[in-house]
Amino acid sequence: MTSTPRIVEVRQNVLKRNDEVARALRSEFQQAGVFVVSLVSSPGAGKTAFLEKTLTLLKQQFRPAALVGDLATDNDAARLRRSEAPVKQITTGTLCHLEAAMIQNALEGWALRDLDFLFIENVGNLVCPSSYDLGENLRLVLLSVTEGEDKPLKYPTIFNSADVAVLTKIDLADAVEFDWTAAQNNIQAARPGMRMIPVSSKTGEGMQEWLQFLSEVRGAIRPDESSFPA
Ligand SMILES: Nc1nc2c(ncn2[C@@H]2O[C@H](COP(=O)(O)OP(=O)(O)OP(=O)(O)O)[C@@H](O)[C@H]2O)c(=O)[nH]1
Ligand SMILES: [Mg+2]
Repeated sequence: MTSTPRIVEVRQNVLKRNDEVARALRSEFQQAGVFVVSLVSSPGAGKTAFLEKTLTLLKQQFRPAALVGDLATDNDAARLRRSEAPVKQITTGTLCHLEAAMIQNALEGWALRDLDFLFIENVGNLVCPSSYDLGENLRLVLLSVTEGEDKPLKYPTIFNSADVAVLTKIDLADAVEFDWTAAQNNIQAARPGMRMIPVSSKTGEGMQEWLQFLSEVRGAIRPDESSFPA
């Protein structure tokens, strides 16, 4: 008989099982030489727009693919397929995050060795996805200029569990009087030293800095290919 409340026990088991699958995935990705990037953010922060642009640019020189999680529709997959990269939708039903086992299932039938990059767009949510390792090499948290500079303080775990903060929709920054200093301070309060990359998927501003960064971090794993098309 344990004194741990039942609900806590179930949650711990779910997370433990997820970590095991994520560990297996990470080792598969490494063996296949595919670099995996996941994206988390609030709904509508611009994940799909940013990913479509990224896939389109990468496609000129690399073999990228994407998995995209959504509660109910496959709209995002349809948008991402415009890049002509392989894309699969994962429909989660009532679940507000992706789990490692869903990634494993979705990858069935794909030859990982034929890919250089795999992107995983998580369900739009600033709470649930933070606890679930998906076996990724790099986790991006997107913060759009339109959602308020205080989000890193209100949802610190999602910022703390990510590697890089991508500031999106910067073409709208002036219109919403975005406070760059406050945003920067709040991100650094949630995750000291966190790298921030400002982008606009609409104008393309910041995309080269993002691709350059991606090249550098991937180069640390596969030093053979490290330049991106302009
Ligand atoms: N002005 C501007 N609008 C953008 C930009 N990026 C995305 N949007 C718009 O913001 C809205 C939401 O963008 P999505 O890419 O669907 O956001 P998302 O994070 O994928 O949304 P969910 O998957 O529903 O969580 C759309 O109307 C986009 O056109 C940008 O850089 N600038
Ligand atoms: Mg989306």
